[in-house]
Amino acid sequence: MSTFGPDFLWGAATSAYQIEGAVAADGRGPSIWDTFCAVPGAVHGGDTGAVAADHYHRYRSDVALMAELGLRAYRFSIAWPRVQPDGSGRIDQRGLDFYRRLTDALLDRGIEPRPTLYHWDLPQPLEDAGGWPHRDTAARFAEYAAAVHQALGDRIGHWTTLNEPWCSAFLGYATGRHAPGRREPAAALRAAHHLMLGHGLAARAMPGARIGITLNLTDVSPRTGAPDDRDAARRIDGMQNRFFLDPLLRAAYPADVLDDLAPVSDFAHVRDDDLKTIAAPLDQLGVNYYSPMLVAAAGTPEPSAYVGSEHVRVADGGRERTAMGWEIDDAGLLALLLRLHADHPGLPLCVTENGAAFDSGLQDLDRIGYLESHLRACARAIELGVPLTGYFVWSLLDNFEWSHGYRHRFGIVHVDYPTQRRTPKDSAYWYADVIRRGGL
Ligand code: GBH
Repeated sequence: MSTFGPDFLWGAATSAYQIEGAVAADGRGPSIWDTFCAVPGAVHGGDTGAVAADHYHRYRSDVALMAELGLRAYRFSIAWPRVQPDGSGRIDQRGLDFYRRLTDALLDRGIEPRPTLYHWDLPQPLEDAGGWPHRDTAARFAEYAAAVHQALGDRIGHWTTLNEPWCSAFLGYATGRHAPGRREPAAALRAAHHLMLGHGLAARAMPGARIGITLNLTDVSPRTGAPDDRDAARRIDGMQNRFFLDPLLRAAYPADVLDDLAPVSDFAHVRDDDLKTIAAPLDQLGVNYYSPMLVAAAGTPEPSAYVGSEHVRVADGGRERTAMGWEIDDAGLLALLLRLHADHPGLPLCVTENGAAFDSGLQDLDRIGYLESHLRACARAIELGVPLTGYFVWSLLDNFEWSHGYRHRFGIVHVDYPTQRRTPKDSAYWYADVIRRGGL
């Protein structure tokens, strides 16, 4: 039998704003990404998700393509502004119907639907009311989750609440590289807390659902053994990994990180039972892994996503890089999976995103190399006892890469944007073979 086992979920992932387009269809309301894309200079080339890969109109043929590739599961996200155009109150059935049709098309083909409820597209009216730094947004998210679960819970078993709350909080509210583009470090800490609170409240609002959350975690090491570099690594591991893992899995913020953050926030926004709510039972931890981090303490502080650690720099590990400039290292994925298993034994893990941007066209040997080496890391992790339930390539389709626009391509399927024609790259055929064989 193959290392991966017969029930291993071989999948691919996308997200709503990155592929759907059709931003004005069927009553969809504006999200913070529609607004952000209109800000001059915010997104490379002035690109927007207004059309993207037009998946909203092409989902049927996209699902047929997934079936041809033999995918066992498809991770997509549900656009909150389609379901609740105002972010609260009125539910638009047309938005829910789209995801019902998509889900049924998947089930017809024997592909397991794996929806994520929030992949960064906050309804604009909720940002106007204060956004994630505002506590009420967490309650609004739970209300939305309950509505979606009520409508689709008969056909969907496993739900992911949030995708990468680190990005929502720290790129959205500290560096401003992502929507809504605010640069308020203290507000970013409140945002992170309210995202996690929203996760916990949503879990409670979806009775009987299997619940997961997806974090962008990484393997962090110091550039040298010097004490200040080692402290830099402790800090970045604290903000990137433990700041989310500990509340979700241990019902507590890491004490050393709270100390680092004391100059920025007194955490008065954390109320008595919040951590109990956040640590709701978790059926799966989703891990998005792209690149490891080598860090060093260095000179003058400058604005950073790592609030409270503005003197820490990312160092050059000397490895090959993808078109995004991200270093390639499968050993980081293995180290991360082993560490998560050691720290949280028994918790089922799933790689909910892994992949690479290369602009090599249809003959993407570079992408095959990336995927193969990272799948080997997954196999090794399983052999060493890690309960890894699945692997989702990012991404099924070339798509809107947030502030980078359409400049770089992550898809195993090429999208010709002017015609919207889909063409599988060599990596798609390679992945289909892996799935057919049940492993490498
Ligand atoms: C994921 O985010 C997203 O879930 C997905 O939507 C996205 O398309 C995909 O990955 C590819 O990007 O270079 O210093 O700005 C990945 C999270 C956060 C990983 C930022 C790389 C680079 C920091 N990313 N990080 S920097």
